[in-house]
Amino acid sequence: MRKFFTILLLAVMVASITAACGGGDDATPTPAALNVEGGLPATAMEIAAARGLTPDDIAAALKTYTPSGKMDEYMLFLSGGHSGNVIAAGVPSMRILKNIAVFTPESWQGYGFGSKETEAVLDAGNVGDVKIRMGDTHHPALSETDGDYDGQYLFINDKTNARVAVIDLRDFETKQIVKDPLLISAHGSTFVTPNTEYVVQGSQYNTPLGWEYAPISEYKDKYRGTITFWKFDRSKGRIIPEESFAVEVPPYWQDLCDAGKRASDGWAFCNSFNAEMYTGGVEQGNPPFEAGVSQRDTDYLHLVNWKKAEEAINAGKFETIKGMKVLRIPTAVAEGVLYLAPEPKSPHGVDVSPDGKYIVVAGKLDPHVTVYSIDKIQQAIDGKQWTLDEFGIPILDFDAVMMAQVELGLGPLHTQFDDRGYAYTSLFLDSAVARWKLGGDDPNGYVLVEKTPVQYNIGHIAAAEGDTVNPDGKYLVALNKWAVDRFPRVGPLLPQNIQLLDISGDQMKVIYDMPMGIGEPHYAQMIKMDKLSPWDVYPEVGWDPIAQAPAEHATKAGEERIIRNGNQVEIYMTVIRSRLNPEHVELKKGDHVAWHITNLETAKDATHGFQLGGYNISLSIEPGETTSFEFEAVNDGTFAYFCTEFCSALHLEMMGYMFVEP
Ligand code: CUK
Ligand code: CUA
Repeated sequence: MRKFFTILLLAVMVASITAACGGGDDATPTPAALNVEGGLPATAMEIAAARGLTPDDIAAALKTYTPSGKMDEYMLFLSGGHSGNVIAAGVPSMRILKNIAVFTPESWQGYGFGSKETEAVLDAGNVGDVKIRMGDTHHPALSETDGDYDGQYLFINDKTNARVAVIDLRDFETKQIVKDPLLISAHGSTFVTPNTEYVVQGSQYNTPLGWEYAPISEYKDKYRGTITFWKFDRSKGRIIPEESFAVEVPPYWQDLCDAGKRASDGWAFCNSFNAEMYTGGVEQGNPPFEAGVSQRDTDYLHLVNWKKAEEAINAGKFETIKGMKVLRIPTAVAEGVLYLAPEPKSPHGVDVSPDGKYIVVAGKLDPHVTVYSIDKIQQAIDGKQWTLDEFGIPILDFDAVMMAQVELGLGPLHTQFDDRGYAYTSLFLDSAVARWKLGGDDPNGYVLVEKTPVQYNIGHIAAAEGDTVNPDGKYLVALNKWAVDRFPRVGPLLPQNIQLLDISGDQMKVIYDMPMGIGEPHYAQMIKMDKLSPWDVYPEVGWDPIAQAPAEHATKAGEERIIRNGNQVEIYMTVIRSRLNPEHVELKKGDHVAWHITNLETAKDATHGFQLGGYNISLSIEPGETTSFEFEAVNDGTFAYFCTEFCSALHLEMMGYMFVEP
């Protein structure tokens, strides 16, 4: 069917191009004439000719164009990078659907602008007395059941402050932020174990645990990393810090992690890139970090048996540091929890194949990806084929655990999989995506098949369900770091260029460019749309979305009231098209005000916003939601509050006055 379509298109194109190039009669419009006079061209042929579209362009347009009211096949969850959030978009249309606020206050969603519930979520991520209101999100991870996305939750990390957030996909809102008490920053996060038992977080720029002060001269003695296993309780929709634990690792600068699945279920893998334990100091005449950490030919893949770690923790073999259970290195080694395997020069991503049998590590400065076999790893462990590093951790023999090395090109970073036995690896320096064959247990079966250029300097890639046990193939997204000349000029800070590739055919094809002007999406995951079943409205009127339960201060119609108790004022307000009730709020300067608003609407999309000028309050009250905010009435005067979503023809009338008497 698709082939037929392509042939038909080609025929149409050939006809139109021939016509446009003067092969037709006098009535044939030229491209220039079409643009200058008479408005837009009308027929498909004329449009193609006028816009200079090639047959490939037309095919790409037909593959991605999504008419009004038609739905996308996949949902793409992109990390929002430095914006500290997560972006949901449709595939193949690449239309942005929601910019989910996570680590950064966002006023449209009323996240962190007064609402007590969301302020509490953000405050849980504070560091000591410092309010943290920024973040750098890197790796979103959808919750999994048996290694497959189940569409229930999404996790995302903040690299800068070593935090992990939980987003509930019933309402696409952030419910929890946890701060790792041992790490000040972390990178290899988030990755989930096959049944979302744990959310994995690996460290990066190592410090003493708990980021205590220690001079750099004490690097080898005191600086350490961890692989943290955050326990997730699906029924509560929360990470349970008291049931979480960390495995201590040497200060090798852990980088990216991935959880094992199927054949490798029970393992987590993290690469590293400073086995030199180089400590820098360019200002003192030392070589800079970039040279110092790239001296050796190999770094270490960390292999962590989390099931054994869990047993050791349950047997009480941990130390508690800053409230976190920690399996120290000697215990982790004695319990068979921690191993290392050499990996070639300056490795980057780690990705486990769908069957869990193979672990792919890319080498930033090596044109190969290295494929390890879990069977071989197990045999090397059983046969004690190892030497010890200076912390006493077994380094498995490279030749014993390595299955194949595949030369792909310059700067391989990250790998994804499809349903046809192909792996896809991003090539940063080549600005390309490589498609290669997974050879199973045949070392010669690993072959580069083709490379497709992308624009430019690609980081991660995300294929449809491409890191699960059941990848779909079909689509792959290239998350490019540079856009350079792809879009109209917007000054010196350019968007990233997210490109959609069709990987269903014999040749990969770029079919869409999507500028991402909201931070740098490092990684994304793509889930089949029908696995998601979000709510249209909250289950009942008077709902607390953070608790996902009826709200304590829910207000029914007719029960609106203002209660004064000394200088404590409590306001119970309702909103419904097109009024706020009450419309007059009388306060005295110095009052402490607790204000609760319930949206009585039960109709889809009937959200009311609420903003109060001069008090930094912005709320989004979705149908059925109750939200609360508190403030001291420090500014006297006459203030207006009003709805901020154009909800009805009388939206502008949805307002009230707050009087603060001096
Ligand atoms: S890292 Cu950005 S390209 Cu944070 Cu996953 Cu590899
Ligand atoms: Cu409610 Cu506008």
